[in-house]
Amino acid sequence: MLKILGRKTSVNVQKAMWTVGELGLPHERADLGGEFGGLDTPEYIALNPNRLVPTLDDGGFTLWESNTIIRYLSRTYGHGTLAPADPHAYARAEAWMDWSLTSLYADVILTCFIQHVRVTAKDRDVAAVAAAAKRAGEKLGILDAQLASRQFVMGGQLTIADIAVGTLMYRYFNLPVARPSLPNVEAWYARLTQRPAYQAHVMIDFKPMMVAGA
Ligand SMILES: N[C@@H](CCC(=O)N[C@@H](CS)C(=O)NCC(=O)O)C(=O)O
Repeated sequence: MLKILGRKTSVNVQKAMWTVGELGLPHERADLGGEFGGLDTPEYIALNPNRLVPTLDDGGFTLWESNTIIRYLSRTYGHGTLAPADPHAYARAEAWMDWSLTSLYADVILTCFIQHVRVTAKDRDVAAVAAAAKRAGEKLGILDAQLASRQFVMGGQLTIADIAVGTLMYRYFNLPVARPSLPNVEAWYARLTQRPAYQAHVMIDFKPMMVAGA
């Protein structure tokens, strides 16, 4: 049975779980990381020397890095659906995946999210949050243009490109940060929120994760 190791509140675990959910794969998930700990044991370090979640175990084949996990799952179990069959389309989906890491992740997750959830209001670096939200909004303008003529990032159906970028969007749209008008991104996000697998694995309220005074 396919296993995902990692707490369901981790955005990177959510990416893997959303993929598993879209593919309808039988699976188990084990709570590790965060308040559950378990990342510093020799057994876990042997699977994931980064001591981070998620880790995938597919019948003894183990893998770390969430984008790599969703690439593997989609190519193995979702060829022609989550993984575009055309090599050019697949490469372009990968570009959006890498773009999500290089252009959005640091600003949306490491700054906007962490500053609102892990830092008290008193200690929050408001200027850093504002700058990060501004950069993220500008970058999302690129996605807004891509989505002007498409239902999903690559076209008419959901792919790993939507999963890599879309997982970050629940936090982006639910944090109290300034956002520019992004009509196509907003419509796409609204479509994602209608998907049962997105609801189950990504739309997880993060208020319980907030430190006292956040
Ligand atoms: N690049 C890695 C990042 C993984 C990562 O930063 N995971 C965080 C949770 S989102 C983590 O394991 N934090 C420690 C913890 O949860 O205890 C990936 O995409 O898988």
